[in-house]
Order: sequence, then C-alpha cells, then structure tokens
Amino acid sequence: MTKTLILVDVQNDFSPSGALPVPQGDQIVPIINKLLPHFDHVIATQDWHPQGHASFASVHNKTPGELIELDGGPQVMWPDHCVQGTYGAEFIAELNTHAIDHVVQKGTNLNIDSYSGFFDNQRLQATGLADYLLEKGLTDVYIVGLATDYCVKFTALDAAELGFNTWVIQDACRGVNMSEGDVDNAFEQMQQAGCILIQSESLVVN
Ligand code: VGL
Ligand code: ZN
Repeated sequence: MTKTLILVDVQNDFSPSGALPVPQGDQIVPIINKLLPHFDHVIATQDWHPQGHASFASVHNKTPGELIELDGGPQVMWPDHCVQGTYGAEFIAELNTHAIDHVVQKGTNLNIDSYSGFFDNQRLQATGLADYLLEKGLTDVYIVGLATDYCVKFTALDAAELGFNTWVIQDACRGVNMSEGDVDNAFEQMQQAGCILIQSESLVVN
C-alpha cells in the first residue's frame, strides 16, 4: 500500500529558538528522518506569510496570544513568523529535505490565515494539496509536524473530511499548548474525526 508522509511546518520559527517557539519542536526532526525511508511519497507544508500578515499581532498593535475578530471570525494573534524568504520560514536544518518530493505553501494571502495544509481558515481557497494527492492516487496519508494544536490538527481534520485514510504519528508532533490541555484536546478531536493515532515505532523497526 502506498504511504504518503505529510510534514507540517517543520520550520525554524517553530523550533524552540524561533519566533513562534513550539516547546521541543526540534525533537521531532530525528524521528521524522527515521520515518522518511518508510514512505513512498513525502510532502511538506510551509507556513509562508507575506510581511505584515493579518495573523501578526504587530499589525494590529496587539499582544501575541490575544484573540481578535478578523472578518467575522476569531483569529489568534501571533508573533511575526515564517515570513516568505526569511531564515525563520526555512525547514529546520537537520531535516532530511532530500526525501521531500512536493512542497505546499500556505498562509500566503495577506488577509487570511491558513492552519490547514488544504484550505485557508475561511475555506475560500484550496492550496492544491488535495488535488495533488488525488491526481497521484494517494489515499493514505500520515501526518507529523508542528504545531499539534494548530496546523497539524487542521490538516488532519481536513484530510479525514476529504476522505483520505489519515494517520497521525503522535511522537512526531509537538504543540504550542497555550492553554493546558490544548494538545490532548487536539489529538482527541483528530481521533473523533476518524484519524488513527499511532507512534513512530509502529512504522520504524528499531
Ligand atoms: C502555526 C500558528 C500560526 C502552525 C502557523 O504551524 O501550527 N501556528 N501559524
Ligand atoms: Zn502562521
């Protein structure tokens, strides 16, 4: 069975020393590198914002972590992060990028955030990820990356809703956990939506 690994936002700004630090975010990289040879296809998403993106607290004179209304929907305010072409937007250096055969960039619309690798948060535009998978006949996707409670969660929920057989490799994900329990709740939601939660050791023979 053809297996596709989707790497969600394994980027410098989400590493512990980055602009939007995800605790232990760098610890998933060696786990992902070990997983790579076990997959037929590897797709990576990149959070790829223009300068002055609407999700940036600095644009609204807000403090990161605050919640605002943006176009009638809730929007968490983030530090400036993953600006197109900057170091922070690059893949974490230790990631074995040779294995990546397709990159999907998201969050490129100045006014709309995009947590999911499939659609922006308002579902106005698709990123092309679903079409890519469908064109290649890839039905089975395994999701890893950053951050569990944002981009991993929404990518996994959309994958399941779109009808892909969806696994989430828990130890190859880390979350922001802005409120205690966010990561646990995110995994719970993914499971409720039909995603299968597994550990990397079930795929990698040590
Ligand atoms: C993400 C917050 C803002 C993520 C991206 O990759 O989970 N989180 N932008
Ligand atoms: Zn972002």
